[in-house]
Amino acid sequence: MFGKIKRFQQEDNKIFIEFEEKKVTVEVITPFIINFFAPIKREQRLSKAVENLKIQECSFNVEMKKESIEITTDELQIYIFDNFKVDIYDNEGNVLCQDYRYDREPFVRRGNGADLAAAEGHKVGEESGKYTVEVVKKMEDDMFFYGLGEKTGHLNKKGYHYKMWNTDDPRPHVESHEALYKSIPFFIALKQKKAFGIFFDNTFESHFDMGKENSDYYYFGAVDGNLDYYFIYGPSIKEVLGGYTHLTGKTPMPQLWTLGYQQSRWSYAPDSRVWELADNFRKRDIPCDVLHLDIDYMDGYRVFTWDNEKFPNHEATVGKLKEKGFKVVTIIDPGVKKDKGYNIYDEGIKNNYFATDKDGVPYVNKVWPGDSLYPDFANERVRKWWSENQKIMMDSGVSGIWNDMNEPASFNGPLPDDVMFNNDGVVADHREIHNVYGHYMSKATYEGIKKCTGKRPFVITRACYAGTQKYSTVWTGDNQSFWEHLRMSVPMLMNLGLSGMSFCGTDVGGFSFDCTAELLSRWVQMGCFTPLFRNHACSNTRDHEPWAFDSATEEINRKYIKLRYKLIPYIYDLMWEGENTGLPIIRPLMLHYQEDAKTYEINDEFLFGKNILVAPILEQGKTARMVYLPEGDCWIDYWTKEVFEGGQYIIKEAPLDVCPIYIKEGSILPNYPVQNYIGEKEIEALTLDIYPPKEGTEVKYVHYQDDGESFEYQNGEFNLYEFTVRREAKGIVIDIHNTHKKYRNAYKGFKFKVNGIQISEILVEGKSVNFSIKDGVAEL
Ligand code: MIG
Repeated sequence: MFGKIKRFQQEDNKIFIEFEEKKVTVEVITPFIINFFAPIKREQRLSKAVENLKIQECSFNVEMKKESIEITTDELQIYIFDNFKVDIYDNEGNVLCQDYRYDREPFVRRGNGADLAAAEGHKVGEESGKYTVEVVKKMEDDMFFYGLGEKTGHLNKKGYHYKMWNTDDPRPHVESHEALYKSIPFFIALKQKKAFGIFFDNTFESHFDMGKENSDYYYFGAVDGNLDYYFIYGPSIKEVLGGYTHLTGKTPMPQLWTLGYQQSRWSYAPDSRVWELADNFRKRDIPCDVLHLDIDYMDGYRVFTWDNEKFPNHEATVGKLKEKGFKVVTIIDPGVKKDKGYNIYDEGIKNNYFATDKDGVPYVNKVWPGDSLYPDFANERVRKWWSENQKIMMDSGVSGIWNDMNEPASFNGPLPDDVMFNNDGVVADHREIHNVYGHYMSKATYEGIKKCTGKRPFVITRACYAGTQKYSTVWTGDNQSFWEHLRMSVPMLMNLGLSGMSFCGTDVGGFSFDCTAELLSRWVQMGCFTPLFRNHACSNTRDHEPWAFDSATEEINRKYIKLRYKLIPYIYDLMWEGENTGLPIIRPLMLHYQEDAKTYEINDEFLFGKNILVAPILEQGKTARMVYLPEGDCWIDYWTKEVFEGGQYIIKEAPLDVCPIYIKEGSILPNYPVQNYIGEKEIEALTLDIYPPKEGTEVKYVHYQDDGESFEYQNGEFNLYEFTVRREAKGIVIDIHNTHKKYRNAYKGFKFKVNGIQISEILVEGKSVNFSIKDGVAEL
């Protein structure tokens, strides 16, 4: 396809290479990140995921060798051969990633009964595809693959094939679903303890085969578009994530209340039902910040309208709910009802805002409102219009927007390939825009809310592409009230986090089918540790609000929702860390224990930040489980305070109200008092829950504080507190430094809960201060 190398030329960070048949570009983005680009469809890159590509000036060397062009950065050696074959080594000459030099050799599906099997309803494997863009890499020994966004199955993707084509398929998500709602064409490879990532920035239907077809290689390919991929070196997974989010962006700080508990169902209506719900939360002493309104609040499913019968006084209702601490989030679908006289439709038609068929006629399919049209979010003019429409919802008092059906979904068969979009000036068809439709819708929604409220927008989306983390949180769509789906949510969310989507969650209790008391009890234990903590259910399913079963189940919900509220400042600190590093909140163990190979395939435990290890119960009837504690640290049982050495498997008894949780020795966890909703109480004193380090050592923890809603933090209006805990023979010494002091409402004091040891001294800015101890809690 490329032919032999003819010559190259270097300009700044770019190396232009001329092959006999094609010119390509290799770009040194940083010493760790290299882009490989061949203009197969378009001359330009036109990335949707990478906005403002930041090139780090660095010295590198390019040389023509006998058979290859050699590029050397401080970290990598890259060799480019004929046919644009690429081999990459680290700076010590160890192979990281080599192109496979032979043709692909798919396995043979045997038997002549495929048609019969399919006719009976079995899913028979699809033929492996032909791609216009394809890169095949040699499988090295001892490889593990992670990431790829929202996929079914386990944490390690080796041996499986996945498809990137945003898909709304209501059948239960099982491992044979190769595509779900989101497309994040990025994976991390771990090879002999060293990690690198590959981001294949192509929005067409693409495929990732991680050694399923043939164990000698893995590949990625797409049905159209450019060859455009980034190699991102670690060697730590953390650095790979830093590199990937350097390209595609980081999850920004959310408003504080979005970390509270959220309650949803399709659909809470009319308004009396919403009040019943709100009253229940307060009456039953179960914290809750957000109530969601699903499609039935609208007038005939017309987006940006309200049903005046079900919500006759919606502004007053939303306003009164807010006084009680409930924020309302409303769903907005992309489909605009075809209906003359409905202003959104009329404006869209008048201004050519809708996607069209190949002859330029607005394209109609069917979704909830019946015949509907699809706004062309790829077009900046349309995004601006959609942004402005957000004001309609914000003016009615709504606090966030939930974007659904934006794969886009359609009831009358899939959108044909030749539905046309205007991609900011370049005409593009559905095949190219499909996977970024939800991304662009989220971007428009985010920008609109930001403009009209000035606050950090809260957007939830179902469909997304690489980079959507800059604009929206995600949930994993229509799961089912199955134990299997609770189990699967753990690796799915870990891989979403490894794909840049830090702010994510699943429908707690499961969407379709009917939840049981036991399943909800276990799901809320897991959900309490997901950044987006929302209980949601499908229409006509059994109720599964916290009190919907019996008092024991209600008590378990209360216990874990309250635990969540205690941990709010810790979670917010993780968000702050994430905006700076790209690290997610839900982390597979190997993210922090890359040297410990026993962590590479742990599907049923995760780290919540680096200090808390959660090992939820994921099976019915189970009241004990094995827990692996990673090597190199000691771990303390959160409930019993028992101390365990890392590097071992232990058995934890876990009756229905116990979720196994372990705190890393040498942790300082900031806690808030439990509140009915975030902001109910003024937090005058921050509580530190301290798990002291070993004698003779010290630990540091940096806590972040700001106004919890505005963008002022970007102008430096925040506080940073650095806490140091040093363990001496007599007890511990706590040292507090306010290292950044710009937010006016600083804490007035601190409280200390110390696990298993005495406090002997407290220092503030280096000076010893007096303190008193009440019920085991020390106060300044
Ligand atoms: O196909 O708006 O995933 O959360 O409740 C149903 C109704 C459309 C799908 C979403 C689900 C939501 C539902 N929607």
